[in-house]
Amino acid sequence: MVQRVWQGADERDDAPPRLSVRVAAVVGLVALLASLAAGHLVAGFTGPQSSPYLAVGNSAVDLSPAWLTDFAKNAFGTANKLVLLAGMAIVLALLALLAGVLSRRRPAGGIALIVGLGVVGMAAVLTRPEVSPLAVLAPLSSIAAGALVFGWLHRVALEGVADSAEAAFDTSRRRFVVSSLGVVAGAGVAATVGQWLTGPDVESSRRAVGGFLPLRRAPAIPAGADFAANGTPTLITANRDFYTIHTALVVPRLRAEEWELRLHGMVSRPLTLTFDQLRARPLVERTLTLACVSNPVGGDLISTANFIGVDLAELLDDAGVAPGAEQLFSTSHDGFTAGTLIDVVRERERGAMLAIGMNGEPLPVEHGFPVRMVVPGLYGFVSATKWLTDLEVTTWAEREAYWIPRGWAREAPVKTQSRIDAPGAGDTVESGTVLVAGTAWAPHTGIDSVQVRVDGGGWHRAELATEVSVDTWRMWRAEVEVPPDEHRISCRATDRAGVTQTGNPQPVTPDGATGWHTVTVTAR
Ligand SMILES: Nc1nc2c(c(=O)[nH]1)N[C@H]1C(S)=C(S)[C@@H](COP(=O)(O)O)O[C@H]1N2
Ligand SMILES: [Mo]
Repeated sequence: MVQRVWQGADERDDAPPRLSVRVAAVVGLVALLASLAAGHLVAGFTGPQSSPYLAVGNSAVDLSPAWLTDFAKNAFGTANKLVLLAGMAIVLALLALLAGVLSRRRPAGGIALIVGLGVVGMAAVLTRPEVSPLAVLAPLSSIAAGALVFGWLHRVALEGVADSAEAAFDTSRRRFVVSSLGVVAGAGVAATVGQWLTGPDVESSRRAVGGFLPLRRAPAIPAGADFAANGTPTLITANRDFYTIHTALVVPRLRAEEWELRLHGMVSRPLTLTFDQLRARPLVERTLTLACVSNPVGGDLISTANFIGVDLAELLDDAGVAPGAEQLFSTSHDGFTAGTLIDVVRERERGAMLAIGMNGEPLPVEHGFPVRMVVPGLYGFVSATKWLTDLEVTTWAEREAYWIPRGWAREAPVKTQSRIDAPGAGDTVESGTVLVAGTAWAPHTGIDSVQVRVDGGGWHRAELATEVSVDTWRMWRAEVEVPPDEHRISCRATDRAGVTQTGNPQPVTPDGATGWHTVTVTAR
């Protein structure tokens, strides 16, 4: 009976030996684990970008059509990366099972499939930006480990089938089980060591960066700058609550000690800055609101922090920008790029900066440690490059930033918007006077007024919170009268340029959503 499971129920005595589906599947799966772990271990030496599994995931992100990325962001939020990695794991496991089952007699088919997967991984690794030539060693190790383990386990398993005597069969089966478990344990150790090696110790580098002095502090936040007691966010967003958007699957882990920035292109004095040289320049602190172009009407991909850093316009003046320059093309360590209108970055009163601190501490790793760009008034995708390593002054024709061929705009000032924070959509409220509170923003232009209306009624002016600056969001609140029934409450903002938000809804692509945020509540 035991032998049937091992050997396959339909096996005839004189037929060539053949593995049961179950054993063949185990061979495939264990070989896959060995392959992934070997690649990850070697990537510990050659850099996280060279781990085939992560490289395939990163390439999947980069190759995804815009609608798919948008869908994933909406459906899974910040967990979308984990969903992708888990999905890949399932697909890989199914292919490994297939590799096993294809090879019940001879290992060739399964080995070919495993090698094929490795080749896909190698293609992904080699097309990642910022990989060293040595990176190819990681997928090569994957392929070698996968093929060797597959061939070897297959042989061990077949010996079990060939051993017909009951006692010998037991020994062979034990050998197969022990071999498989051994490989799995080895893979676990290899993957863990690889994981440990890939990451330099960023936290110690953040601690070494420490505080920032001397520093021109941002003005203190005045009392009454938010209506948090009525349901709006606080004016400053705590670092752990600050929204996070990036294409990188694994957040780049750079140490300030090794970091360097190259500023080159259409400049008369190209320069390279170390972190210490950068922070030796005069440090300023600015309270700035950062917004994502993918923020839907009513969404929360917007936050505010005290950014600490150096003035970018001054740095560019030191480098001497040549006439004819059109964009500042910034590149992240992970290959992400953004192009910012050079005239905007160079405006003295704009306040564009290379930020090294956020709310009093060194930049958090997921917000770009050690250095990122921030430009007041522009959406993040055209201005806020994290893990910044390269700045090139160039033309639009010369360079195309990450999101441009994916259907997003080249110039993208943040659109004037407003949002109702309380009451929430679907809430039940007491009829009568209801306090509505929310947030409005027109970064670098400033909010002039906010209006609220119930159903199709007239617009009522809301009370505005104390202004911090035109570069930050502005909270508001208003009392409205609601008789018992279901009601739709809407808001709209007018900015200092005199522009009132349009009620005409537009999607987030290509340059930011428009429309009035409306919540439906029931008054009883
Ligand atoms: N390296 C890198 N920087 C990046 C991005 C990215 O994908 N990679 N995304 C940009 C976008 S679209 C936005 S909205 C902001 C978000 O910054 P945050 O995550 O600190 O909120 O970062 C910008 N900088
Ligand atoms: Mo964004």
